[in-house]
Amino acid sequence: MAKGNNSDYKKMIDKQYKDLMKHCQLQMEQVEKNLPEPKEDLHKLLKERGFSRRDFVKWTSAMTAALMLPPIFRPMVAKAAENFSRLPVVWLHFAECTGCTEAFLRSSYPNVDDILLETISLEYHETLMAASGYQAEKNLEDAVKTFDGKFICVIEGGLPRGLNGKYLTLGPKGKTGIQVAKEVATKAAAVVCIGACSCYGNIQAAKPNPTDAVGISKAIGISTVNIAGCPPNSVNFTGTLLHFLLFGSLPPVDGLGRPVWAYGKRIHDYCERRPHYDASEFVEEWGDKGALKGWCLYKVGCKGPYTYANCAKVRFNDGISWPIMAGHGCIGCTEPGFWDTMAPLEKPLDEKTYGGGERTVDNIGIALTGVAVAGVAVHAVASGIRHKGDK
Ligand code: FSX
Ligand code: SF4
Ligand code: F3S
Repeated sequence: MAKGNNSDYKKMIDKQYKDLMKHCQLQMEQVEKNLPEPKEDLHKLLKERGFSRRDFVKWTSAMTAALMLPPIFRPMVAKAAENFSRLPVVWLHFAECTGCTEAFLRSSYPNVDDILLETISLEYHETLMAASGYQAEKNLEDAVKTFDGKFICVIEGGLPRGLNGKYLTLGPKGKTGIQVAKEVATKAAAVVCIGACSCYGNIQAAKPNPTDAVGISKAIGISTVNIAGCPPNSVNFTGTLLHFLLFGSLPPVDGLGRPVWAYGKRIHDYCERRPHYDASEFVEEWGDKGALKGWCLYKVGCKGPYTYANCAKVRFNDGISWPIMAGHGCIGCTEPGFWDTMAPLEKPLDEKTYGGGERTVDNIGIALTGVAVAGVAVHAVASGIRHKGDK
């Protein structure tokens, strides 16, 4: 590129970031004006848990980079985190194992993201609140009324459509999950699906799917942002909410509703065992010499080449480990229908169906990438933001 072009390009990028920063500052002012006072002092909480200011700065830098923002946005990310507990959240549970909530709550090594989640202003959460029966139903109605159009509706679990939705009824009035989802989600500022169940149906929807379970978007016809995974990573959830606080909108998503910043690349692209894949060094069976040496798990069923997620980068339990590091292949838990499409989980996919075989894995990955990228543009427009009045 000619020198002149380079400096024009730099000027254009600088201007775009400047505009984005201005938008971000205005948005934070709106947050501070329109949303309730923070319920928690994040810095006090972090100090109590043994995190220093330095740890917080380190975390904000990592989160800024993860959200694909330049370092000048770090103070804004810190400000958004401090305002995290202003965001009213209504958390619904449908057909699932509650493992997503458990995964976030029971981390043995909580990181800043887990602590941030503790500060969330939960107006309604069936697993965590003391109320039940009529009182719980009233709490939900009150929360939706008080924060109409301002709250984030977080949904765990899919919705069975069989028997007119009656495989899943809730509360003293016996409302179906579909009814509750429609009543609450349509009043929310945004709907965020946590876990593969609410995203795509997951285990409930696995063949033969007797209850006709599906994800939220399919069940009630709304756009959702999908934090896929079974369970998903808390970092991907907090990052998505921080993006909402920073810009007043949810992040761009791929063709499957997953935020691109977190699900834009394959497990295979970041995997630490990748050099062994490239050198054709494979674990052939559990416990063999290759397993001891940490070689590639493709031949014992790793589905990393077909799976989009950042597990290798963000890991779990404060970055301690992740499935492939622990010695088992990825089972593709961020992909729709993985119990069926990725089975058998400990064998490579059928070569005839998928054109598999270790030497063609990259071609499949490229084909899938093409599909995901094509979806990004469509979904970026129809992102999961549900403004009051949007139907
Ligand atoms: Fe599903 Fe979450 Fe897997 Fe379980 O609630 S994503 S079965 S970990 O718990 O929804
Ligand atoms: Fe890693 Fe699996 Fe790819 Fe091997 S096949 S490099 S273990 S993601
Ligand atoms: Fe799931 Fe594979 Fe990550 S199984 S947790 S997407 S490594």
